[in-house]
Order: sequence, then C-alpha cells, then structure tokens
Amino acid sequence: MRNDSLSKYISLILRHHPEIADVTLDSHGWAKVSDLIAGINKTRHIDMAMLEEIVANDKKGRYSFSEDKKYIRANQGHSINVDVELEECEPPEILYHGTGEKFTKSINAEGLNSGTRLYVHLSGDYDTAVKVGRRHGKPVVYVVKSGEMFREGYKFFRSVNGVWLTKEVPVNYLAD
Ligand code: HQG
Repeated sequence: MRNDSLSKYISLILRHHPEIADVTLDSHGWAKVSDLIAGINKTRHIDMAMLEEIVANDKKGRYSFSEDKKYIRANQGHSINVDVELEECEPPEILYHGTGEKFTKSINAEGLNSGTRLYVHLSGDYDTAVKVGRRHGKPVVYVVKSGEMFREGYKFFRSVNGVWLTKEVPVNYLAD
C-alpha cells in the first residue's frame, strides 16, 4: 500500500510535474535517480532499495532504469513533451479504449483525443480497458478499428510496458 502511494507520486513527477520534486527530465524523459530520491525525501521517505522494489514490482511496469541505474523514466503516460523512443508497430485488428460514461457524448461526436497526455491510450484486451474506464466512473469500452486505421496511415506505438498508443482516433474508427 505504501509503495502504491509512492508509485503514484513517482508517476506524477516523471509524467507530469517534475518540478514538484525539483527534478528535471531530459528530452527522452530521463530523470537523475539521485535527484528523484532527494526530491521525494523532502516530503516522504524513499531510498534506492525502495525505488528498485517499486520499479521491479510496479503492477503496470510503469518505470525503467537506465542500464547503470543512474537515470529513471516513466515508460508512457506523459503530458510533458518528451520522446521516450516508443516502438512504432503494426497493431492488432482491434484494440480497446476504456473510458467513463460521462465522456461518451463528446467522444461519439469528436472521436478520441489525447487530452492533456501525448497519446490516446489503448488496451490489447477488454478487461484491462474496463479497469482503465473505472477510473472515470461507470466504465464504457470502445472498440477501436486499429487495423483499418493502420492501413489508412495512422501510426501506432507500443510502450515497453505493453500499452498501445496513437495520437487520435477519429469517430469513424470507433464501435462500442
Ligand atoms: C477521455 C492509466 C471527452 C478518455 C490508465 C479518458 C491508462 C475524451 C479521458 C492511462 C475524449 C482522459 C491513460 C473526447 C478522450 N471528449 N473525453 N473527445 N477523448 N476522452 O486519464 O486513457 O495507472 O488522461 O476516454 O491505465 O483514462 O496512470 O487517460 O477517459 O493506461 O499508469 O479523456 O493512465 O495508467 O483520461 O488513462 P486520462 P486514460 P496509469
């Protein structure tokens, strides 16, 4: 539980607000591990062993260390414009997007946009999409015609922790 809350705080720092812990990200999203540890320690306790445990055991594999463990970054989910060297690849014929019922009117009119994040997040399986949707209230899952999108020139990326990402999903590629 304690690690869950620390992991959420690390997400906030590495994806959205590095300044709250006096951390800076380079253009590929890397932060200095020593800065991150020092920054977090201003308000709560963490050491290298705890950080290593969080990175190794995070349920969604949200973070990666550099090989020498001097740097750390979030694998996806950023609102800050960094290039985490996502792998561009051909998606399966169908992907899923979980959202909240409250957003469906707008999504049905405009399609999916990335909002404050750099990409729209898509899941390879239905159950994961339901979980993502629950974060926003009553869950609704859209089926995304990703194969058709890809053949028509849209780019898809897969993060190292298995999340599918694309810049937008126009409404004609959505089914529910
Ligand atoms: C919705 C978590 C109105 C979109 C998850 C979503 C994910 C629209 C919300 C990752 C819209 C943004 C990302 C439109 C999209 N009108 N609403 N046209 N287009 N939306 O949190 O996808 O635990 O930024 O459907 O598991 O929910 O943080 O994105 O509901 O992988 O690692 O706008 O975050 O992972 O919400 O979640 P979010 P998301 P972590």
